[in-house]
Amino acid sequence: MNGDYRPTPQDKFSFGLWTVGNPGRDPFGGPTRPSIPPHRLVRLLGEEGAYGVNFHDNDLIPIDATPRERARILTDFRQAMADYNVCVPMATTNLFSEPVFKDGAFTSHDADVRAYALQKTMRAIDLGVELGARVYVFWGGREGAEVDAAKDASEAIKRMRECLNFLIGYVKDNGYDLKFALEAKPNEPRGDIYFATTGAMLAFTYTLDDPEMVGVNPELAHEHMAGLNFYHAVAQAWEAGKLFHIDLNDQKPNRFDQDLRFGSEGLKAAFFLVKFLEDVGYSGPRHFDAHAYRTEDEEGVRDFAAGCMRTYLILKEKARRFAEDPEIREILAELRERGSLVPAADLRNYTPETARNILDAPLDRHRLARRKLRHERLDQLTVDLLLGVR
Ligand code: GCO
Ligand code: MN
Ligand code: MN
Repeated sequence: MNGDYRPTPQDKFSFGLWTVGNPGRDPFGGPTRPSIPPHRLVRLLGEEGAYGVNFHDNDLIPIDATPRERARILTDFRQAMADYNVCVPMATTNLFSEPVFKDGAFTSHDADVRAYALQKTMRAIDLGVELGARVYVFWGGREGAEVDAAKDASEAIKRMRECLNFLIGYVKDNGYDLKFALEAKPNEPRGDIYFATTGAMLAFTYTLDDPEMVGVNPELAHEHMAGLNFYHAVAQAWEAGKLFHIDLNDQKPNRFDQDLRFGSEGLKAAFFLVKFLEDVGYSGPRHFDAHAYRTEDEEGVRDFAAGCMRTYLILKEKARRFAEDPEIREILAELRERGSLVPAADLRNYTPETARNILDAPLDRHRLARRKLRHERLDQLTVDLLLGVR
């Protein structure tokens, strides 16, 4: 670990064009800083030490671009990728900005709208693959409802499945080396969005034609909007072999989607997340789906991007110290290796004999309840470590 926490491409940090390119617009006011064209964003990211840039089709190519404009944008973009050593690990489709998607894309009642969403996505997949993407994200921003009388939620789920199965077919037929990562969000822009949590998305993946090809893209802000524990959601996705991508940012709980700089709000939650990713050896991109405060100019956008990566690297170093801390190790060893009244192997495997062993074991609930856990001490050691006094 370098002492100054400077990111390198080996750290696999990525940003979306829509993140560093966000001009500070919000529902109550217009942009506060000029838009930066894609090739200049690639330069900014390369200079700050990121390895990857991700995009929605229309972040890169405006929806009404002429073939000539498209070609010029792509030439400049590729040139910047080569000049600044930045790759495209992930791509996605904008299925939320255009009025045609006002009542959903893949879940729309209107078969023509669904066909348009498929057409737009197939073209966007071609573009993403052409630029090197290996992961394709599906975030169904408009796949929800305000008026439940208007839509049968189970029908919507079936339509979503049909469209994803169609696209699985498309990817395979073209021989693309591409995996899908489904991103959940509880609400915003819809009053309610279907598949509100990462857990709901995970369950849905197993109902698709090729579950192996489909995983999840959990986002910190989205789980925290729902008041949930992001690290737990990520751990479940990892344990299922379905953590194909991750959206890192920050968020005050139970509010609108803030997409704040990583680590700017909940340092402890960010710490346990980084510790988990590093401990298990997650090797995918660390993607920051966040944007600079509306108060910032281009220099502030650089501060924002550098801050996301710096905080990640500091927390990674803290995770290393956590693992090496003698007192933390001692408490964890005590906590994790307990229980001797029944062989632990018996608990993993039902047989008539193991059942008999457990039924006969002298398990006294009062004695078991008296065992010390030392959580107060362990948590304070973690806090001391994070506050830099340990
Ligand atoms: C949000 C979402 C989006 C998606 C992105 C990729 O902030 O509401 O996270 O940023 O991740 O559109 O499809
Ligand atoms: Mn978000
Ligand atoms: Mn996201």
